[in-house]
Amino acid sequence: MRTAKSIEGAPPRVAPELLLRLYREMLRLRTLDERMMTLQRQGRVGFYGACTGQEASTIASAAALEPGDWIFPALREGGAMLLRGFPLVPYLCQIFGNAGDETKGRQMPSHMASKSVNQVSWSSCIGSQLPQAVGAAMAARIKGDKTVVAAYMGDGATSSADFHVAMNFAGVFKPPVVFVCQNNHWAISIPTQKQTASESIAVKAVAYGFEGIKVDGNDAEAVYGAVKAAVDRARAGQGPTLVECETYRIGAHSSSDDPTRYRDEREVEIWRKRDPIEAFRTRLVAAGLWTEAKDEELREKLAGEVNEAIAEAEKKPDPPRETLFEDVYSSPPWFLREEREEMLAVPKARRPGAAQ
Ligand SMILES: Cc1ncc(C[n+]2csc(CCOP(=O)(O)OP(=O)(O)O)c2C)c(N)n1
Ligand SMILES: [Mg+2]
Repeated sequence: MRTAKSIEGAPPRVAPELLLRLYREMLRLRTLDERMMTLQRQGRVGFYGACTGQEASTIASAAALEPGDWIFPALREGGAMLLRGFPLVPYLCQIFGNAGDETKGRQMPSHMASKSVNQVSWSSCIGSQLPQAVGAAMAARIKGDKTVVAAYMGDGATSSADFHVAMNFAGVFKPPVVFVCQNNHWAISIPTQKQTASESIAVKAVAYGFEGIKVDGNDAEAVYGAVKAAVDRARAGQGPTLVECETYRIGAHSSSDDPTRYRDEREVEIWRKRDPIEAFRTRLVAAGLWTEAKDEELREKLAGEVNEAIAEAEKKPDPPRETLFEDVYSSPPWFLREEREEMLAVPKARRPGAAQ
């Protein structure tokens, strides 16, 4: 078991263009999350789970993957899709669940997915994506292609039966899977010390027969380095790795949660001082790769970009009602055809404020 962290003051080991790309994407995600939480409070979206405080873990880990690799996400990895080229407007349409949504309004916000960027839809049941990811990695190995699968989870998911199933199978059969655990210290109201008696989450990999590595999850460079090494090993046929990114959930679990009921605000303050975006900016400025003036310009640009995309996405109407009956049967049974006809015979109710 190793622990990884960038050495303070040491020059970056990752190419400057990549570092700047990671920084921009992290800041875009922060900007987006802030806006979406506001929209949720305004009643414009139903639910939202922000990634605030965890941007380095999400973005830098996903950046270590090749475009053909697959992501099996949990709640906080939606931003990986944007990093991998999914456009912002349809991404937002998924959050609104409207006609611009590729998944036809069938998923919760923060459960975004698209085949175009190899990101699988999350089924919400904690840990359920892990055996699925291992299965996909096995399929890649059997087919003999070079695809790697990233299996994301929170600390809470490590208590699920599916975690054991996935880790054990991966240890025995060694498919090309990289488990990335975002240990953000909380599983809604349950702190990590009530989740496990192990000294870390990474150490659990040892019992399954493969390597675990704990990384400072607020250090984008360290996350990238650790996950890249794990991805390279997986692609070279050397089997799985568990990477634990130690980070912190600065905000609420989701828009439905009030953390002041169970969490000491002083703890949050400590982690605010370890903000991954602030730390990254300081490091980039110190390395001569970034300036405060450029930073201000970027923040303004991102705010504009996000606001424009929201305005465009919000204009779209609801998904057509008849899509409710699509995509399950190639030839729908008579009772569904009948239900569809009955529904279409009823005039559509107008949602207050909805576009016509
Ligand atoms: C099987 C199951 N049990 C309970 C829940 C309710 N639930 C939703 S999120 C969550 C906590 C998840 O914590 P963690 O895995 O640490 O991820 P985080 O939300 O912190 O990113 C729980 C218990 C669920 N979705 N599925
Ligand atoms: Mg958690």
